[in-house]
Amino acid sequence: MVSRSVAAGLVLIFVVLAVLWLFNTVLDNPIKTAGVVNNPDETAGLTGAENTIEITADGFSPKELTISVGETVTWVNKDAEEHWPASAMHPTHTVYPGSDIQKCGTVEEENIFDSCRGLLPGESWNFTFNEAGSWGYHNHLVGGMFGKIIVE
Ligand SMILES: [Cu+2]
Repeated sequence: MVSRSVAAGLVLIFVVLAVLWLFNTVLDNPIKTAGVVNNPDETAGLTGAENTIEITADGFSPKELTISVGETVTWVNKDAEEHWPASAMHPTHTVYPGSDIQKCGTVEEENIFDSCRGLLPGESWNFTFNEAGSWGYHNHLVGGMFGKIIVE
């Protein structure tokens, strides 16, 4: 009888702990997930304003920009012509990991270092760099216009 009570008690404790653990998991996960999702967005929002590259008839300004992994760079077309920033090398744009001009027009378009079209005057485009390295890029529409993003 005693050992049965002890066993029943242990089972009851185990069940209570299991329920508490489940509750914690269910309650914590959405909060933790939201935190993980929100923080990079906030960081991108804050740094995005600073990491701006202007495109003029003279090219990209600044030509070279150093950022940290996970930061977003925004290109703004300040020229009267269309400009198309894209990863090296022309014409395939495959140097940045995952990038490929063939992905333009597909669902993967958002994840590649390629605006995939000419930016109209006044228009901007941004890209978040999650790969460390020295990433050359160019203007797909205008020859001889190069820039570099260094991601540390
Ligand atoms: Cu190109």
